[in-house]
Amino acid sequence: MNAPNAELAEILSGLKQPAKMISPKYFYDERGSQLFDAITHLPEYYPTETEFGIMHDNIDELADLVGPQASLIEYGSGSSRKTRVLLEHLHDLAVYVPVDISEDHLVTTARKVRSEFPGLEVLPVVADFTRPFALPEPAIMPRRNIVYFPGSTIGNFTHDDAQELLRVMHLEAGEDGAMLIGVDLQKNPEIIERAYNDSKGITAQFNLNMLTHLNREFGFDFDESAFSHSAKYDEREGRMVIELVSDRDQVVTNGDESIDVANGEAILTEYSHKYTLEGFAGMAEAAGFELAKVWMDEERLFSVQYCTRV
Ligand code: AVJ
Repeated sequence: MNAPNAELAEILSGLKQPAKMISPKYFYDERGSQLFDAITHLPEYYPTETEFGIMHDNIDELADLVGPQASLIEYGSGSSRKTRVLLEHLHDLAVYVPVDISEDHLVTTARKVRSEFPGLEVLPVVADFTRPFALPEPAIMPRRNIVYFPGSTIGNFTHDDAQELLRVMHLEAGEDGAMLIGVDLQKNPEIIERAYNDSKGITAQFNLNMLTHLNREFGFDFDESAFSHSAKYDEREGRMVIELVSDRDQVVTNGDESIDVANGEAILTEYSHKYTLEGFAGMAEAAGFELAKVWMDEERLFSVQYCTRV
């Protein structure tokens, strides 16, 4: 895990680039996590509900593909409904391994899962899953590893970084292992843009809350009221570009550091890449996976992809 000053250095360096940026990981303080949860319940935000529906409708087929006594390794400490579908339906699961950078989130998830699934071994791992990490040793030797990455969080990564992450997932899956991943799909840009510009303005609050988080945790003095939420689909790149746009010329300080922000200047806070089926399959193959099965909703908004190691 990064020391706070390493993180501060990273944030400052992002703000000193000609095109300013802050990593989307800083969305998720306590309020940010609550706001994200509210986003997943918005009528405009189709991914969560659609992905859940796909999982729910195809879980028996998936469970048969996975087979008995697998180890389920989830990237992100999932306390989501999707995780529960897997824990309930996978055959005779050997162990559940949630992997997250936040120990607090992991402790909460592990406690919940243990009380709901008393017979299941739960072995949380505190790690940055973008780098190789050691797997714990469960009491029951798993027959294979299933690396699970839901929510189209892969979309936050640039293509190069996503490719690298898929390689790490391939490594963690091990021999006979597989990857189960939620991937949001390219579609009518209006549908995508609406998902990030909801009518209640929750996504705007979620975006702006990052500044409040940085003020509190890292000693910045951002004026949240002097920035506006912006979320636009870049069709050429196939991605949502989510930014905070300055409403005036202003100076943001942190100790001795000062950062000039011009009127209309944007700070990039998040990319959310959308994939074509072919585009994602190409990346999975380049990482050593073979696409065994893709499930989608009827409108082909979202995909859940099951990839085995070749
Ligand atoms: C958690 C990365 C999947 O990209 O849709 C939702 C985050 N940002 N609304 C996404 C998000 C704004 C979300 N992911």
